[in-house]
Amino acid sequence: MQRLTSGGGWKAILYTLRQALRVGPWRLWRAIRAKNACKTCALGMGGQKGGMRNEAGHWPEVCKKSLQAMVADMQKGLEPSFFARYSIEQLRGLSPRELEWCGRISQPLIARPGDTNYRPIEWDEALDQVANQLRATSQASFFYASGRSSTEAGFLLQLFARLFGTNYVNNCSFYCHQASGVGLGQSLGTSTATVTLDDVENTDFFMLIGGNPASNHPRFMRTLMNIRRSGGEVIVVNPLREIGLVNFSVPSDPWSLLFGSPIASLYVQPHIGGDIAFLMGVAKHLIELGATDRDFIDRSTTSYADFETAVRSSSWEALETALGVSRSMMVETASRYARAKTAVFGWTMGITHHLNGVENVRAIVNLALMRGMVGRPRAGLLPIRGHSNVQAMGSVGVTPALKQAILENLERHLGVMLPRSPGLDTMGCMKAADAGRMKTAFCLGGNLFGSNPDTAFARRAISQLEQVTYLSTTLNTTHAHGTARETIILPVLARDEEPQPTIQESMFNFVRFSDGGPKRQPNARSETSIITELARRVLRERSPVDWTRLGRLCHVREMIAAVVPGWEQLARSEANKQEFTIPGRIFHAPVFPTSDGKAHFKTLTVAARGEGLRLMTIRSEGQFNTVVYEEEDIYRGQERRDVILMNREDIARLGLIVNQPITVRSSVGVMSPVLVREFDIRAGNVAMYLPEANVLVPTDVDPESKTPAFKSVAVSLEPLRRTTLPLMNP
Ligand SMILES: Nc1nc2c(c(=O)[nH]1)N[C@H]1C(S)=C(S)[C@@H](COP(=O)(O)OP(=O)(O)OC[C@H]3O[C@@H](n4cnc5c(=O)[nH]c(N)nc54)[C@H](O)[C@@H]3O)O[C@H]1N2
Ligand SMILES: Nc1nc2c(c(=O)[nH]1)N[C@H]1C(S)=C(S)[C@@H](COP(=O)(O)OP(=O)(O)OC[C@H]3O[C@@H](n4cnc5c(=O)[nH]c(N)nc54)[C@H](O)[C@@H]3O)O[C@H]1N2
Ligand SMILES: [Mo]
Repeated sequence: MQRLTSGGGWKAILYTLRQALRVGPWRLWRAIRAKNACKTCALGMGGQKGGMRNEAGHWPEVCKKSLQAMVADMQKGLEPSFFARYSIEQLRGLSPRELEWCGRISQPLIARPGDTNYRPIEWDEALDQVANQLRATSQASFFYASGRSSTEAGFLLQLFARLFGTNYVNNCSFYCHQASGVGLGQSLGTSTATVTLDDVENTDFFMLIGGNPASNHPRFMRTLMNIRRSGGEVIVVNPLREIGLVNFSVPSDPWSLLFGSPIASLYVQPHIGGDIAFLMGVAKHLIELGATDRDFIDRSTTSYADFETAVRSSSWEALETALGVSRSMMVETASRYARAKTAVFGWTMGITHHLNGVENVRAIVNLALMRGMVGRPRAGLLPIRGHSNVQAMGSVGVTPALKQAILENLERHLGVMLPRSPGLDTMGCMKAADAGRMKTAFCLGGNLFGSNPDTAFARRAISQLEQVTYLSTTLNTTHAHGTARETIILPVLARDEEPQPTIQESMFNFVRFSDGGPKRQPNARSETSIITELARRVLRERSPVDWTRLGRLCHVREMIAAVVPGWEQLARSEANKQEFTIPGRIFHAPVFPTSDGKAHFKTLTVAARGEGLRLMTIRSEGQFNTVVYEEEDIYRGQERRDVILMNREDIARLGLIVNQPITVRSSVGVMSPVLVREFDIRAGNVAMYLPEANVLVPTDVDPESKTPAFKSVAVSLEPLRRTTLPLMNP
């Protein structure tokens, strides 16, 4: 397969045209132009400004991801005979890509104990079945939400769960950005981005650490290009050289499309998990240069002295060993940072998917605080979120314990006491299921099986449940492998098919309204109507809320406005769908919502790097999480997914050759055969694709964020045979 020299560009445009032909250009054009928030990443696009526009009104902001998601939702419905023809065992033989392209789920389905196939079931019976099970197992039920559902659905889900009597409520962020929320909370008293899109567009210096927006947030590449064009720095910190972060052709910019745009002004390739060492090294040289902002530090922060002592006393040699990169890179980064008038730090899963994810986040905050780069315009911190509405899930309480203010407001509003227990995170619920302490699970979207580490564990844990219910748009591996004694699948409408408007929150804390649109699946229902109907059946007369009334989503927004601090504006937005930035989230002055109003430095130590190879599990350009749209990863030049990306030195040192099939082992699993591929990744580190590589990822979590170390798995390799497999597309 051909190696690209630039990300984006004509490939993206050609892809768009191909997809348009698949479902009809006019239909697709209408769908992407509709006033709905984009369904893919949390950058935020569309809403009332119209499809393909960001909050600054830029147009057109179209990306492959949104098209893939749209085209998948525009697929035909699965034929009623599909599940009679294919048994669950046969579905298990399908790849994530094959499952996605089977078609939209078009009717409620059930597999009862002993069934070999899913069978159609009427809505009424399905809902009764779920309601009866929940009533019978109240203290042993958990509720999981992914981040693509509407804010209203998320709020209703957690409201139902609390009134039902449990805090076993969580969302996919425990496997995603939880460490960002926890780390920002500890350092600054906030849990989301401190900057607006405009701040980022106009900053002098952007550090992109542990993320690959060229694939995963393509429209963010325009912002990075603009920073470079106006003479700013983009420092990339990533063990793997991502071509799209070196050069990217922004499709909506004619010059960039033709000639490509440089992105990284400096590309640092640390070891997996070398980030704290890097950030400490940059801090060390900043101190040597005398480039810290003493005034800001004295007035607006605490705990700086201990932090500085730790930084000064760490040796360059120790930092270099942990980092795998020479001192000169840390020195160079510090010098450029010292010259910048404003700076924004953005990060993604390369930072959070570690057993010390929260410490990683705090190390980034430390570096920003040293120069007073939080709490002023054009400077600050940006967790680059994943799912398009995952941030709202946290905001409106789809979390184990509710924030104290929401809890008190909700109790006052409803006139009832709600559960006060700490609840359980996602892994906590899975472990409880594995131990036989959970009986029922209810999943609002997502792929509970496929997103979990340790595939054998995930399968076993879900199979111990008496009942699992999935509210889904399309088939994924959880419907095939994540089956319980009884499994129910309820088909839902996508965001742009909702009969009523819904709201979404972007990673810039911007709340958008989506209009919804015509149903593409006649027998699918809106997520909110399923939850309200279920709540009515389960809670019956003892419910303090009128669930039929909450079926009108304006009343749900009314309640959110009344109980969630910062969302009061929703009550005023109803009439004209006025979109807004949540107040109290953006920090343009150095006063923080901590108990003392100050930001807190955190003293960190650099851990020694273990022996052996470290594996990161990553996304390809052709997938969205566990949903695989295409086998190819065009940016990394891979035409198939069963590969391991390795440094040339490691391949030689282990006596392997390119395209040789090998076995990859970890403490929990084995994958074989996997093909060796040479890649520009720091020696000692290897990369494979999720969700397949979850077979190898242990269930250990960061004690503070409860997030697994998806990016740091100890693995060993052994040759299967010393031949190479033929390439599919030589
Ligand atoms: N096309 C597409 N878009 C997506 C998604 C998708 O699956 N496909 N998923 C969405 C979701 S939910 C999320 S959370 C985001 C994910 O977006 P990203 O976080 O960008 O995605 P990942 O592929 O998990 O990998 C992140 C990057 O981290 C680097 N990395 C790995 N380990 C380390 C480390 O120890 N240190 C550093 N500095 N870097 C490291 C990898 O080389 C890789 O480039 O994307 C969202 N958007
Ligand atoms: N090894 C490894 N594992 C990982 C990661 C990793 O980097 N490495 N990343 C982790 C991360 S960052 C995340 S966020 C999780 C993702 O975990 P999840 O959010 O649980 O999984 P997704 O793959 O995003 O879920 C996709 C499914 O959502 C359903 N869906 C799509 N649209 C809608 C909708 O509008 N409504 C409803 N109800 N359903 C819909 C479809 O059925 C689709 O198959 O995975 C985590 N797992
Ligand atoms: Mo994510």
